[in-house]
Amino acid sequence: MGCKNMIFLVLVATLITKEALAIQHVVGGSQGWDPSSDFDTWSSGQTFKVGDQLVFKYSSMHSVVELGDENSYKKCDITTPLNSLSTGKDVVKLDKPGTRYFTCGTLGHCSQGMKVKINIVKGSGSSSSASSPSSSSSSSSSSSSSPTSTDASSASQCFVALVFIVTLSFVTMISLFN
Ligand SMILES: [Cu+2]
Repeated sequence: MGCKNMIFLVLVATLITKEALAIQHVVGGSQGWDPSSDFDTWSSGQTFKVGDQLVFKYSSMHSVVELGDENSYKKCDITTPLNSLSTGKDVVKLDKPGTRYFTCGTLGHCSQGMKVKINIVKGSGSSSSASSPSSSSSSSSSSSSSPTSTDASSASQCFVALVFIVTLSFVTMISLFN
């Protein structure tokens, strides 16, 4: 029982760690979502991975409009936006690989350079193979052996499972930093 609790705790800790490592990119850096920011320079210095988030911080004279394609982005055509945001502190989750285009909805701001193109790459740590070794039925082996040896073998099984899970979470953490 103590073994199962321990494994559960380690798994929960791994999930929390992974969630905490999802990076938030504040668009434009310290200047934020503002015409004075150089968004091309900012975005070229970032790596956007699946699971990361964009944060748009701006004053009430701006907004965030997501565009559907490169052509609209180049022409600053905001007539058919995918999405519009205006809270002043918008969080956009990057849920899949690909390119996304954002600009400001205020007239003239796009052509003044208030737009950004985000290339999202596949995070290497997104292998969602939940292979939990739930082989608790293996303890019902041949009862010919003495009770003490059965305890010892289940204890070593517990240890092996723990080592396996710790290694797995370690590998996951390392792959998140790649
Ligand atoms: Cu604007």
